[in-house]
Amino acid sequence: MKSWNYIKEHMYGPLMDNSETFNCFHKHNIIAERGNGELRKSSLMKHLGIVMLPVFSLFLLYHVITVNASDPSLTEILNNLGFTNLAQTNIETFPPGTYNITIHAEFAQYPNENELSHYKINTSSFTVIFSGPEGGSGYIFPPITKTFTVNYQFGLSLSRTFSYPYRYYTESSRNPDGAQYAKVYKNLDNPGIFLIGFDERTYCDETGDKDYNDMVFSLQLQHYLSVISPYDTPSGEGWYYNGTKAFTSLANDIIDYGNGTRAIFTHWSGDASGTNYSKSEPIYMNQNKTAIANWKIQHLATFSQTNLDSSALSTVVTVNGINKTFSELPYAIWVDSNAVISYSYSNVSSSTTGKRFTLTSITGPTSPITVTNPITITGNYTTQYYLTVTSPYGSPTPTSRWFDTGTSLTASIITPWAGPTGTRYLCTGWTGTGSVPTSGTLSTINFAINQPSHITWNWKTQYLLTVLTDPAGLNPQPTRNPSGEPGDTWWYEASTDVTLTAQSVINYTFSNWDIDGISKGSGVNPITINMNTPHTATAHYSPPFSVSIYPLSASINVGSSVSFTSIISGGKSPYACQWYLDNNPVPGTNSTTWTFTPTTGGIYYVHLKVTDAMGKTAQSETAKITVAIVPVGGQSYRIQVQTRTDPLIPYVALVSVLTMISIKMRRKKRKH
Ligand SMILES: [Ca+2]
Ligand SMILES: [Ca+2]
Repeated sequence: MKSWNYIKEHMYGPLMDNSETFNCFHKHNIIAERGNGELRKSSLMKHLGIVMLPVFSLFLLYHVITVNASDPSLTEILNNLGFTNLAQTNIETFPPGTYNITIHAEFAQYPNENELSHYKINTSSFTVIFSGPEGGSGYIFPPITKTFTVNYQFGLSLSRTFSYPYRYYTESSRNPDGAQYAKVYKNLDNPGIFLIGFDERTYCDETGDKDYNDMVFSLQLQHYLSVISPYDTPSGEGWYYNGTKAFTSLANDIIDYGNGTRAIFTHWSGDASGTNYSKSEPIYMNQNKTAIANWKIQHLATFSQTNLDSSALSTVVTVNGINKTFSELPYAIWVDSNAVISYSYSNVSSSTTGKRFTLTSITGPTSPITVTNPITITGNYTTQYYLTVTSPYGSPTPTSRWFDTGTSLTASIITPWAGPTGTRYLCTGWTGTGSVPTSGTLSTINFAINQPSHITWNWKTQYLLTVLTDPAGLNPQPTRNPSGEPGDTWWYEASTDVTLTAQSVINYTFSNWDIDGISKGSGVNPITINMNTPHTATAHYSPPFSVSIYPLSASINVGSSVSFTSIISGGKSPYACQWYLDNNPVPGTNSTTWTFTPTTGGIYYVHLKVTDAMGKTAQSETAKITVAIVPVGGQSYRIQVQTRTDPLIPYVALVSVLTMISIKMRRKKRKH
């Protein structure tokens, strides 16, 4: 059997258990059955062959080639498959890589036995890609694709090892006859694709018919694109045909953890480039490549405030030079991790006049901040209100200024307040707005401020009425109506009419009032003064009416004279004078002086009587004159005149001392 089988196989092909057994002769004259249910010509020819074996045995030595005219050529097959822009190459081996290999057609006589392998060059270590039964007869639809990866330069080999054994290589030099058994085309439309047509054994001399259409397949080198991203789920990782362009992408460019920290896509790197998260720049896949999505971490920095309200007007916080007002708070910004931000909170004005907000503290890290975590910074404010204090006089406590809301205040003012000479001011109380009670009559007020407030201190003006007598200190002093205040003083409210009445003073005669040096008219009493300014009123009195003469004693001789002079004090001029000698008026002596020339010796008494304009009279002391008779013979007596001792000097001195004592006593009384 073995020898028969060997011969039979050698002569007719492999022994098979079906009608696909062929011999070298037959196979050139048959058309392989490719459909099911058709009468297979091969079966008929097998029987014919057996019968005709002796007759045609010599024929076996000849190779009559009968090409099946219905089989498409390799070019037609490729064109039919859509590969039209092709260039044949002399490539025989292929570089390491991962390949897709797709079998498209088997226009072979032994499609069920053609086996395709790859092998490392210079070895006979074959790895089967498509086994014989795989594929089909003619076009294979759908085509069958497989993937293999080799890390060495390799070739492809078409083989059949059982009957009609053969093995052909893409490397022509390894083929039995050194001929080409595989045509390798480049797809000019897609350089990553090789299109290969292999020929199988046709003839008993182990050669083929070189139609290269017994197994037609494409070979596509692939490269793997790895995509690395620490966040999000990147797309685009996978296999790509050599020479194609790949893209990688992210679903999101922001991954927010919701805890104040987020990741932000920045750019592609590695074998990718670009800043568009949703599509990188094209990646040319001529080798395995890696795309890296780069991200940065950001933290949320939040700026807020306490105690401001919607009346807040001006900038609250400035963050990296950007001003933010109340309505823009809280202000949250994303800050790159480890970036530095700076901020400052400001005192804040208010749309309400007399209200403002003062920064009292900041909660959170101080500026500048290197941000490594989510941070919150809060400016804490206190509301302040302005207290306006208005007073035309005095020294109020407090003066106008800002106060924290809720501050308890005691406002006060010193009263009376001295003005210009003779002028003073008395506080009559206050009027208030805001937190200050509407009005009051004291010079002190307690309140707590919780809104813009105003306190006005109210005053009345008083003028001093100074009342004097002339001579000073006469008793009783003039009366006044109404009386001044307080108590026994002469302060009067402005515009008060005051009636002054000069009183009768013993020995003195009222003369007139003057106000500020201007007489109100002789004898006018009482007078009324309108206190529109400080005034000084003086009641003038005439002093006691008296007259003195000089000398009060003298001794003369008859024939000599004594000249009397007089001093009139008080009364009211004009004066009428009358000299008396021994109590008898001397006719014609109506002057203030009189020269007495006695004609006889003796003792004489002289005085002067004066009547003033008011009819009052005053009489001088009496002078005593001794007159001697001159003896015969002409002896003379020396006249001795007494040295005058003026009685007015001690009198005036005494009155002055008494007046001063009186004034001092009155002042002491006032102070008490
Ligand atoms: Ca097959
Ligand atoms: Ca062939």
